[in-house]
Amino acid sequence: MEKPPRPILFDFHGVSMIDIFTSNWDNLQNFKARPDDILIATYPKAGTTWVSYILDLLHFGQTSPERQTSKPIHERVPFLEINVSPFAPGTELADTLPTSPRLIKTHLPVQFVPKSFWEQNCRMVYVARNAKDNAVSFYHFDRMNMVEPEPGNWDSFLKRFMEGKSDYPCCVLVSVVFGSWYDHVNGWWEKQQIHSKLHYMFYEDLVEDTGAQIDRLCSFLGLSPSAEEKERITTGSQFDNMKKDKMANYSTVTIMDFNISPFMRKGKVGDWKNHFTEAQNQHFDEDYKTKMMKNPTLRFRTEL
Ligand code: PPS
Repeated sequence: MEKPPRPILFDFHGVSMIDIFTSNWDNLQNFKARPDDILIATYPKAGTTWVSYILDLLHFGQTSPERQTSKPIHERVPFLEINVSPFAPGTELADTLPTSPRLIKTHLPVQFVPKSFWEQNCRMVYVARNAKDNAVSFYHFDRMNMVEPEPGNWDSFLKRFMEGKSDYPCCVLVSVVFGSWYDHVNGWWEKQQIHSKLHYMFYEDLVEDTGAQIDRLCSFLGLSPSAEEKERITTGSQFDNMKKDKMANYSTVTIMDFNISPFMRKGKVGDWKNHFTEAQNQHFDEDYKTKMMKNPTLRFRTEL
């Protein structure tokens, strides 16, 4: 059977987007957040699913354990801006979530977050991942996810990730979906300095010491799980366990082709070394310095 065509990127208020993330824009911008909503925000492939899984267990692991075995993570934590026919848009799924608090996922750059989240002073957790591993993960994701743009080869994908330009002559001024990684991580970082209910965390710290990061999340969220409960969540959310869990590994999602690449791929810090050539790495590092100059306190680790 012939595969449907991949979507085309376009410029949307200065950010590269595809139709499934902009076609429900008015409903998205008018979304009514509640004061106890928790927004989990990331650039794509930075650890959204991992943190969603942890927060879901922290909030509901004890009170409704059946959730974890019967509902896929994308239903427990809806993706706010997504709108893929014939499925209900993310805004509708979030509106009808029966839980309190509601856990809601977004990849929106900070300037696109619906204003009610700020008005309601909602808690937000932002997860950032180093650019090199983030780019590699994104490349493999675009290979296997049929509703993402065709990534091309690794070299052309990396160029678009870095430069914000396309190799395709028909569409200049585009990069990858949700635009520049550099703008995304910086924009949320700057917001964190003025919004006290925004917890900014790093994928690398989570890999290094999941328990310590869960402790920090708990103090941000005002939760105090027992030592046994915390241990259960720390162990349950390790990569190998989540990879086996059908309700967390996206194996129920038909738009993804696991024969090309699994969703839970490697879960490592430093996998970029298996992808970057020396020349790509040197060019990337030089370019990185200029793009990341404005927030010298925002530092990423590319190895542990
Ligand atoms: S998405 O599609 O944007 O929501 O993807 P996201 O969940 O943000 O990122 C997917 C990457 O996170 C890795 N992952 C984990 N790593 C370590 N431990 C755990 N538990 C874990 N869960 C998810 C996942 O494997 C993807 O990274 P890569 O490098 O591709 O393996």
